[in-house]
Amino acid sequence: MRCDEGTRATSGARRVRRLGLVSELSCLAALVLLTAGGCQRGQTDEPVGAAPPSAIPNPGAAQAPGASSGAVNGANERVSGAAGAPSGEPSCPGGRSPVRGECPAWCPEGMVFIPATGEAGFQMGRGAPGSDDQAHQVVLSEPFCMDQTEVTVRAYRACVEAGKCSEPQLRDINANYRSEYDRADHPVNMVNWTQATEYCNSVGKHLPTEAQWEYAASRGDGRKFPWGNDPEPSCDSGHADFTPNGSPQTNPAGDVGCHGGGTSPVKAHPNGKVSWPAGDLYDMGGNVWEWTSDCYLPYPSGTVMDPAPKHHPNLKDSCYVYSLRGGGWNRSVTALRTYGRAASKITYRVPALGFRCASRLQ
Ligand SMILES: [Ca+2]
Repeated sequence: MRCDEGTRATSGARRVRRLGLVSELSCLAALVLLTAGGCQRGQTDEPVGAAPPSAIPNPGAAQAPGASSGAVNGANERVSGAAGAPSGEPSCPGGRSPVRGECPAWCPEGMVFIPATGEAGFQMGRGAPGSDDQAHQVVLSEPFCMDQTEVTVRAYRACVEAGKCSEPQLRDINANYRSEYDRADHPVNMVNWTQATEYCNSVGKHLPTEAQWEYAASRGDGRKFPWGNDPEPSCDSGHADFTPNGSPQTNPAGDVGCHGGGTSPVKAHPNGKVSWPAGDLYDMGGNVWEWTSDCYLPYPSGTVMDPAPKHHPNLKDSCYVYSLRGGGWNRSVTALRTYGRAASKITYRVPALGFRCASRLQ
């Protein structure tokens, strides 16, 4: 395998997807399934601060509990515990008005309400039967909230300063957290799966499941890109930060991407947003790849209800390779597809990999 160019996600049976999330300092085959070989691990993938597999927290249930399906903006949802205020009307979070004496469930500021799929579900994956990404139906029975943007350096720094998160890896020219950079509005990168999970947990959220991510990115209507099937993006179209022709085989880091290498501030490509009735999600295609809570495993067949993260069958109560979604600044247009899968070792910390969080309704 080449270390500087990942295998594009395909629908071929049993083909392994690998994505090279390259850095200047190292040859990083960031998408490494357990059987993949050929690349040397570089400095940026050192498992600094990473818990051993046996101690990896499982994000657990990713579905919103206790809320009925089909509501938009949470307007028809209810939460308990807020009713019974002295005035007889509850004091609702977010300044929302009570409905029939109860507070509507809601999504926190900076998150978008994603409704349940309905009984029909949506098609996840595009592959042939038996392939890793075989097409199958997924039903998400509960609505949930999704971050509008990738988690920024500003947000992550607040977590570090509060003593709840550990610093990202800094040993790369494209490490956005470095103190000499003014990149507070860029996505935090160079964080491994454990760090991403710890951040989400610190703010009462969790990493999205692959199903939640794909549904949120596609609205479940089969669109190719978050913004629709058309147009094909270019660097001038304002849809995504990516590398139109893919990473070059030499000197792949630092001088690729739509803006000369590295990330863009979140929301810098507004034409690429996916719009839901409750709001817009940005950079679901490109900028940084995004960790999910799912172990990278072949998709099941048939219809699946509320898929939850699973452990790897060969790793007791754990997983070593997690699914990534959405493509990044150093990948081609192929990686921007809503249904594309990639995978990375739990310890990787690379410049084109970040995350966003999901949460239950609140
Ligand atoms: Ca992204």
